[in-house]
Amino acid sequence: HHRVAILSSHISPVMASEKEAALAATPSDSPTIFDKIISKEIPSTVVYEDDKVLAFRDITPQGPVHILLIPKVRDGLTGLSKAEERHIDVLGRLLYTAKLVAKQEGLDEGFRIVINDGPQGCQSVYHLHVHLIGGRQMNWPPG
Ligand code: TR5
Repeated sequence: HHRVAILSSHISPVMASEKEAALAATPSDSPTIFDKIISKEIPSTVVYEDDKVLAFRDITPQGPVHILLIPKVRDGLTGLSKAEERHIDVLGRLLYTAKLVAKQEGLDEGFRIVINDGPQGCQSVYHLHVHLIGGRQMNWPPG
């Protein structure tokens, strides 16, 4: 998340990490905003859809291209740390679809895949999602 870099110029690292923690959400099994995006109750810009996976543009893009790929059925997969053997197929499908969408978006020079998990990973929505970010030079290490 970019806010650390912005904030760290004028506040202490401790304050920045508290701010980051505040951006994350408490882990939960409750329905999320993504259910309403899947049902189209809340509009999103869908870039790919099949029976298992939905891919749509992130509302707060961290690059010229920022797409979220999610399983249409959460089935307990609030985050990667909750993955079970029954999720192996959909996990593979999410990554393979990310590759297809990267190609569709013209990200021929490369891209970044991110899965945030839990409070320390700065996860804010508890429905597993893969971030596909591209269209600019990425940096390492990430924030
Ligand atoms: O922080 P994590 O990894 O959990 O990622 C959650 C992502 O969901 C963030 O990058 C948010 O910008 C994104 N997000 C949150 C909402 C939203 C969205 N992307 C598209 N459309 C959205 N709607 C309509 N509502 C959100 N609350």
